[in-house]
Amino acid sequence: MRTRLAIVILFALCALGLCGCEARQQGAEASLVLGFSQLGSESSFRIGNTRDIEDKAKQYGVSLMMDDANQKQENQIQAIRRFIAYRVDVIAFSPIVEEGWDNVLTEARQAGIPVILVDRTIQTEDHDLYVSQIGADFYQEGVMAAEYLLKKKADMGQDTLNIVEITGTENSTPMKRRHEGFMDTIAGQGLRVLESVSGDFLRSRGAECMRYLLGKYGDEIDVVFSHNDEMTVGALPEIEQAGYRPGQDMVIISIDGGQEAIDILKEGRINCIVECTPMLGSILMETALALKDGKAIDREIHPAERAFSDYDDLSNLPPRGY
Ligand code: GYE
Repeated sequence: MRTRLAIVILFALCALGLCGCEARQQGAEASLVLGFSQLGSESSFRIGNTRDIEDKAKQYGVSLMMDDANQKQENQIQAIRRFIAYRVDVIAFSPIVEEGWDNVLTEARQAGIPVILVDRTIQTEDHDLYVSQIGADFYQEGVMAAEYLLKKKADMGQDTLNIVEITGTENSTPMKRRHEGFMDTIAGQGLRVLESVSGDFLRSRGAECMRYLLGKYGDEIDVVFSHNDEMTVGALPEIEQAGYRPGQDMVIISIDGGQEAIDILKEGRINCIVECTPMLGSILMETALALKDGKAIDREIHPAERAFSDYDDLSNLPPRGY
């Protein structure tokens, strides 16, 4: 009787739009309730990642509570607290920056809810605050970008090249590791980074950064290394307006590999794109379900990735899906 009354009240509240009960209602039949805090919607990578997680949750019968933090760490912390209050089975999130998570993740641990990091990682002294990190090997992405450039430099017959770097969000994992992998690989090879500036992974900021760099270095710039497609696509018109042909007068290197940028690579206005796949939904669902079943899971899971460049025949490349 009390259960029936509770169900009636729950449905009445839902009908009135008074509770975020969509996920909980499905959760009655779903194998698992997963709370996921997405960091924002700044890029085609991010939008593709959100869509993939939503699609795969449906496919795996997982009830998903998705929250968009709109690029703010405090919003992510609040979302995680809400997931704890709802007593979800598993919490997953893409941390916008690496630091500042210990308190909220300790709360999750005290509530007995396991945490999975998706895409980016965190800095913590406490190894047990999360159980697994699913995302790209960003250091390797920086290495692949540099390896392409070393090959290109040899083909261009140049002893030295000047690079400008447009990085992602300050203190985020991809920004730090892509930079490190790139710098370690170009060390001692006659390549010089004139300046690194952060474009926050945004198209508009990519344009602003490029305008600034062109104003300061102009003709000196041989190479633009941009940490994501969004900023690259923002930078290209700036380069053209300044009178240079991207892909010819300047070597353009990007990361992500979304459809829009791949099409530009095929046109010859981008030279190389290192893939960073947002398709992490299946691995996330499988890991969350394995956790619920008490199975062992891997601490780090990296999807396989490759580089696309003007050395490749891309005519048969399947649609990218993001
Ligand atoms: O490269 C960028 C996105 O964290 C790997 O974030 C991700 C990065 C991706 O906004 O486009």
